[in-house]
Amino acid sequence: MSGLLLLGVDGAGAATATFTDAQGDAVGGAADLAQVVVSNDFDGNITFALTIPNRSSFTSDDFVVILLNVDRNASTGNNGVDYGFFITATRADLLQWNGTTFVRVLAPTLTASNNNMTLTINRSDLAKTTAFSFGVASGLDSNPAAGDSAPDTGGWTFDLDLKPTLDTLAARYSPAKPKAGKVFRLAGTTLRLDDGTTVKADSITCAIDRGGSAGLVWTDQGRVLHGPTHISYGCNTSQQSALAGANQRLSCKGPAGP
Ligand SMILES: [Ca+2]
Ligand SMILES: [Ca+2]
Repeated sequence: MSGLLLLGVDGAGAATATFTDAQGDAVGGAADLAQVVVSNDFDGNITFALTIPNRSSFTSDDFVVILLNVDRNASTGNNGVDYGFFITATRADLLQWNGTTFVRVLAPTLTASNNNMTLTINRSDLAKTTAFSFGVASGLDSNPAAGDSAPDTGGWTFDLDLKPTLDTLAARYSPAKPKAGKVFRLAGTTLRLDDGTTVKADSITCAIDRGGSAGLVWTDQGRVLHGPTHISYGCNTSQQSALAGANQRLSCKGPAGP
């Protein structure tokens, strides 16, 4: 004996951004950073793909660091830098600023490919970042003067595009409760997402199940309810395949049906 109101929410597309640095500006034969493509998917997996024209793979002398200000807050981390990737020919590690120094931390979702020039990590390992600023630097173990910085000064910013999560749903009915012999309409809905934005449902489906008797499928066109003995109704929401919990559930009693 429940009514369902299903609302779909359009998700935005996942994000990709390309950042470039000059070619040929690496000092002392270090890896020459030329391009970083950053992307993320709806599940929060972030990929950094480095293009390094003077390397098909890293030498044993090479290292690359990617510094991340995951909260874009300069007062947290080391000069704002909360995490860093330390990449060599043989491994890619995640480091975290512990207030004193950078320490290697477990990053269960971190994977490296393309000779460690492509890293993927879920934002769950980066303090659930939704937007971060970052910079990349290369160097050589054998020569402290060797290196390349990308960008040359400052940092780049990447905003993740994430699947919206429903925070609240408010539905208004007219009349406020079903009444025997009266058209019962959905007067409007308000969906609020976890980022604080309010969106419109891109589809609405309603169903009322009259306890025990044949179910009455009902749409927002409105329809006369023929006096069920009991109706309960409420709202669920649907976005992509996910269902959020009902936040409105009322019931009323009417006279016996005809
Ligand atoms: Ca460069
Ligand atoms: Ca920070």
